[in-house]
Amino acid sequence: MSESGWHDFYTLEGYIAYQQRLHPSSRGVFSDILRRIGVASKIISSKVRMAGLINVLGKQGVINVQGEEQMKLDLLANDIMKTSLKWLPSISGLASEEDGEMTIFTHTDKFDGDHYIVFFDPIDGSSNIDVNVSVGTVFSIHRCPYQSQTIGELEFLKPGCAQVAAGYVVYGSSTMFVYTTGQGVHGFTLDPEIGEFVLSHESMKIPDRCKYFSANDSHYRHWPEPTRRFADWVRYGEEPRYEKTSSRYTGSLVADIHRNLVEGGVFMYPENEDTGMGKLRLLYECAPMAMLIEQAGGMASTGKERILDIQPTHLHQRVPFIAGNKVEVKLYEKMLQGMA
Ligand code: AHM
Ligand code: MG
Repeated sequence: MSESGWHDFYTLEGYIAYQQRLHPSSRGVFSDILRRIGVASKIISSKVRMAGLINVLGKQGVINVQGEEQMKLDLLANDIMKTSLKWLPSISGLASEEDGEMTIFTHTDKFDGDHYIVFFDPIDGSSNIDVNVSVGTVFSIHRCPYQSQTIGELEFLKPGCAQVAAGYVVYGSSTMFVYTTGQGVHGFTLDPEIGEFVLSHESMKIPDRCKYFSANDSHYRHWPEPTRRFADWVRYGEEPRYEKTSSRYTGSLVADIHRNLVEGGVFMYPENEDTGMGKLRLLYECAPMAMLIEQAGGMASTGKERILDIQPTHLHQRVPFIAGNKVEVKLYEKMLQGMA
């Protein structure tokens, strides 16, 4: 604290540099990627804040690989992320939820440092854009063992436990950048006056209470019986742990996970009995969120398997997803497996 009472602070840039100094052999290559994502997210944030004024609301009239109609802001944010990352010689490939195929780079300049692949969902929760409810960006970084010329889809299909970093940006009442490199979860709030992300939430831990239950309740009738039983148990249960549990669901994964990470709770987008599938994408949404939630002391699972252990079979794979406090995720696993 200075004499004037002003306390010292870390910007995202400064904190990344600080973490990098803890690893003297580091050449800063990986830090550059995080910084670029930070810059891209500031640009996206400014577009989101002005969305009603700059003709980016509404649909683009294009159906993406997920079979969903893309919003204008989906495409703009996708472009911003790709443009921000493609010049880094350390990046061998990118995969976006909005693109059908991955992008593989063949950089002409020689680069003998570590190489990486970045996955991202540029705007998650797009259905909320037009109604001014929080949306977010999700990202995940994997080390890539080969030079860019030789990689193919196989190098993209790695389990979440191989991620070297993951994070999200929530464009909410303020913009926050939350990330982990496997050494805790740290959150930064964008100070619009100085245009910097400033450390506001160091070493985030999910509180051990089930304050919130988050799921799309309109799918209740399509959930398997144990899933319905679990939802009823948490929402109407008479155990002291659930006496004050409230339902909260925005339809933006980033906002729902962020709220529960700060306040304690459980989020789920379970399997639908009719389709036998979940909705959320393993590589762009579930694996990065699972790394963050585990680093914050929680758990993430399909109900049958740890999310971070799943070996992906294709780029846009969807999985059932439950994440939050250990107590609830363990209970759900037991119920689904007929042990509770
Ligand atoms: P998106 O990436 O196309 O925006 O879809 C993902 C979103 C998540 O943010 C959210 O949890 C979920 O879809 C909401 O789906 P639903 O409207 O079925 O509840
Ligand atoms: Mg998404």
